[in-house]
Amino acid sequence: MTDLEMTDVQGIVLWGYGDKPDSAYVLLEIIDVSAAKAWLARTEFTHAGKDQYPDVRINIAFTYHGLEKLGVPDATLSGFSLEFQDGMVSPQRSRMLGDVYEVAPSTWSWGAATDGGADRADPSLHAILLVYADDAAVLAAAVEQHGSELETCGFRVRVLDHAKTLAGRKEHFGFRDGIAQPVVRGARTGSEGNTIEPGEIVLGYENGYAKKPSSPRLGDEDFGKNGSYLVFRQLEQDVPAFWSFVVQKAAELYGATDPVRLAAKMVGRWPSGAPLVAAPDRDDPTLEDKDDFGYRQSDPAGLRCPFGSHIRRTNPRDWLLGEDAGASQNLSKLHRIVRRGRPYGAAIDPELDISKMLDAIADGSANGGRRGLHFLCFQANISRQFEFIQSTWVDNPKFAELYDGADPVIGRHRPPGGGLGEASFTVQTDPLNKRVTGLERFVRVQGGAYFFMPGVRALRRLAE
Ligand code: N7H
Repeated sequence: MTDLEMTDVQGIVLWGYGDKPDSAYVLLEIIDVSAAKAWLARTEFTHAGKDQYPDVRINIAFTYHGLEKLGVPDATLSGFSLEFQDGMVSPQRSRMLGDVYEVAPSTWSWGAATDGGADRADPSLHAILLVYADDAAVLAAAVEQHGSELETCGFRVRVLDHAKTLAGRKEHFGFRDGIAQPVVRGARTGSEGNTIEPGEIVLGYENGYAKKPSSPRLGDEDFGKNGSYLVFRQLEQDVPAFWSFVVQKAAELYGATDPVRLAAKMVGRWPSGAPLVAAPDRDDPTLEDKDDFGYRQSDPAGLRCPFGSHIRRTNPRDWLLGEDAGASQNLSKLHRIVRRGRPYGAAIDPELDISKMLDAIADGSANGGRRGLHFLCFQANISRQFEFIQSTWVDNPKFAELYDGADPVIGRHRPPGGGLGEASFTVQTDPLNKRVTGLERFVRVQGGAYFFMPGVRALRRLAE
């Protein structure tokens, strides 16, 4: 087993803190560098060793500008990956991530520079503090306490909408989330097909190419060791638009009102979480956490789980490369991420009961209200992992030889009537495929940034 230094990795990289349903994300600007360093030096951040598991858990990550502000030398800064140095916002990166037109960084509420242009990452966003607690009251008290301490210690503070795990661990469209997660070798054990090398997520260890990811050095030390890159995107979900679209298209497609079937085809799992490959005809809550499946054997033609569905394209598992299931599995494993996202905003129905959600959407009482997903993921290589998934799989209309369809749930689609033909979602069906046209954008990015979450020792060096 790989010797992962668990007590030097910040906890949220390797554990989901599922026992802490409430979380807060605090954006920080460093104003007074020496006061900020003093705060860093005396604050205890939660590590991944189970011997230190405090009631309120806190972790911290920095942007490139944040590390620069703390005085990290140029030679070290240049050892970080180029995408991290660039940040999430640049004209080229925005095109690649689909952050254009109505979701261009100029429309975001945080993460893009505000002094003209908005075509670069906000240089005053330096760090993010992640706080996890047992309930909303404990969280609010912890954020209040940390917030006021931070303000007196040389930081400017901005708190994003608090996140809360919803009933049944569902996201706002009504589907169970946080099921599929790679096992990081050395941290836990799991099936070989679902296990990735530690260097896929944590710097300082071998990755899937049997190489250590490049890592910044500070003098003689591996400064990046036990750190991980964090991608944070605030993704607003238009739940009424999603379900209104699905209700209308399902009626056209199936000749009956069975909207949940079409929505499940779009996601690749039923609302309970049961995967379509294992439960092709109806939801089966006994399979809610089932994750030991592939597509090659059970569903090579996509008749159960469509090729273009959200989960099949974000992790094609053993299927993408023709007959060779092993090679496909290995390829997919090079593009995995550890997801740590959580929903924010009030759910349309507290139980996420879809028939109640549909009633509320139909009678208009569900309109309004901001809700979405604070999408967070960890990886050792932002370009090969998050950016690849987003640009080559999610937003690619030709994914898996499809004709014209990006991810039907979170993808970027051409507006209907745009002159180039309508974006579509294909439901593989025997004998004739069904095609859903006129896809809309149901998920919009509101802000985001690339961070680096250092190991605990490196945090101490930062405080010096
Ligand atoms: Fe996705 N959703 O409700 O449809 N996602 N996702 N995601 N997602 C997954 O397996 C959702 C987003 C992945 O290994 C499930 O945990 C929503 C982004 C990956 O089988 C559901 C949003 C990216 C997987 C959703 C959103 C990904 C995954 C099934 C935004 C990466 C695992 C539950 C608002 C760029 C696939 C589960 C696998 C699963 C939803 C965003 C990636 C229900 C609503 C931006 C890798």
